[in-house]
Amino acid sequence: MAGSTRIIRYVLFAFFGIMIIYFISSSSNIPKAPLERWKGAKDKNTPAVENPPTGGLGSPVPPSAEKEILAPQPGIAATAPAEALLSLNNSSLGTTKMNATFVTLARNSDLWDIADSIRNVEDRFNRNYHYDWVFLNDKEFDDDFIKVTTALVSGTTHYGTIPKEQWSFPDFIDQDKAKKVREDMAQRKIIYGDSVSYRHMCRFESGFFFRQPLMQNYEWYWRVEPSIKLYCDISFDPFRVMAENKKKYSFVLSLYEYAETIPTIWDSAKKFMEKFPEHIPEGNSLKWLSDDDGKTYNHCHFWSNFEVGNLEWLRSKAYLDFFETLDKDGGFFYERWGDAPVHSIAAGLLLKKEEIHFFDDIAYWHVPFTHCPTSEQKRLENRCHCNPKDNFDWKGYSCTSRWFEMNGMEKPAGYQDQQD
Ligand SMILES: Nc1nc2c(ncn2[C@@H]2O[C@H](COP(=O)(O)OP(=O)(O)OP(=O)(O)O)[C@@H](O)[C@H]2O)c(=O)[nH]1
Ligand SMILES: [Mg+2]
Repeated sequence: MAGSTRIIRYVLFAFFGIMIIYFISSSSNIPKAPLERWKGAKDKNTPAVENPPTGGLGSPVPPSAEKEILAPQPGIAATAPAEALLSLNNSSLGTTKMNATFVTLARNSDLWDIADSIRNVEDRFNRNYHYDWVFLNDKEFDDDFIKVTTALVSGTTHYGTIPKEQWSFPDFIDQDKAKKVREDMAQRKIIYGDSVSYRHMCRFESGFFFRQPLMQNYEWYWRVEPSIKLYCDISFDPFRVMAENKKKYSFVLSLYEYAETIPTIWDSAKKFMEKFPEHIPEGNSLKWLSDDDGKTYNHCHFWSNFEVGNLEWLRSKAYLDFFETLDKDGGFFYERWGDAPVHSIAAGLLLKKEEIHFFDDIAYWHVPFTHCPTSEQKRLENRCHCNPKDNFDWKGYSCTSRWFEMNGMEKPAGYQDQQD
C-alpha cells in the first residue's frame, strides 16, 4: 500500500515537473513584443497619435496580442476596407500589424546595396514588426538575389517581374524625337539625361509599381532604395501613424528639382487641373508647389526614394487620371521627368495638405542628403547616430522650410544653427 502511494507520488511529481519545464521553454520561444517608445506628440510639429500602440515595457501585451504583431497575416487585412482597418486599430487590438509592405525596385546587380538598406531597415525597425517586402525588377531576379534578401528580411519576401509593356516605349512615343532629346541632354551633361532605363524606371515608379499583382493585397507601402541609411530607432509603426492620422503620403526630405529635366511638367499639370477640377480639393498644397497661385511651378518636390504612402490613393481614379494625362504628354521620354516631381505634384494637388506627413522621427540618408531630427531630445531618445550638422531640412536648397511655413508649423528650436 505504502509502495503504491509512493509510486503515485512519483508519477504526479514527474508529471508536474514536465509540465513546468514545458511552459518555461515554450514561453521563452515567444518572440518579445516590440519595444514601443512612441509617446505621441513631443513637439508641435509631430502630430499626436491618439491610440499609441500598446505593448511597451510599461504595458504588457497578452500573448495572443503578441502573436497578432508577429505573425504575418496578409489575408486578414488584405481584404479589409480602409474603414475597417482603422476601426480595428482603434480597438483593443491596437497592436495588430497593418496591411503593409516594403517595396523595392532593383536590378540583380543592386544586391549588395539593397542588402545594406535592408539591414538598416531591419535593425532600426522591422526586426520588431516583420513586415513583408516586395521586390520588383524588369528582369527575373536571380537565385543569389533571392537567397540573400530572403535571409535578411524578417517578414515574407515576394519577387515580381515587371511586364514588358510597363518597361518600354508606349506606342504613342516618337522614338526618333526621344533619341534626339537624349543626345542633347548627354551633351548638356544632364544627370541621367542620356539614359533610357532611367526613364523607364521613372515612368514605372510614377504609374505602375502600385498596380503590380504582388502589391494588390496591400494598403500601405514603404519604398526603400539601395544604399540608404536609417539613423534612429523607429519605435513606432509609421504605417499605423499614417492610418490613424488619415495620412496618404509622407516624406523626410524635400528639395528643388533640376529645371532642365521637367520644362513642361507644369503645363501638363495645369492641363490636368482644367480637365479634372473634381479631383482638386480645397485646402491642397498648391501654395507649396507654386509661388504665383498656380501659374508656374517652383520645382519643390518630396524626395521619393523614401515614401510611406497609401496604395489605394495611388490606385484611385484621381491619381490614375493624373498619371494618364502626364504620360500622354510624353515628358517621361521627351524630357526626363522623375517620379519624385510626379508623385509630389499629385500629392500637392490631389490631397488635402493635412493628408501629407513629414516624418521628422525617421532619420534618413540617400546620397547626398540627410534628414536628421533637429531636436537633440529626439536624437538621444531614439539612439540616433546622424550628425545634426548634416541635416538638410533648413538649408537653402531644401523645400521643407516652405512646407512648415505653408502649414503654419513651428520650426524646431535650434533650426537656425543648421541653415547652411
Ligand atoms: N530593375 C531595375 N531597377 C532599376 C533600374 N534603374 C534603377 N532602378 C531602381 O530604381 C530605383 C531608383 O534608381 P536610382 O539609380 O537609385 O536612381 P536615383 O535615386 O535617382 O539616383 P542615385 O543617386 O543613383 O541613387 C532604385 O531602387 C534602383 O535600384 C533598372 O534599370 N532596372
Ligand atoms: Mg537612388
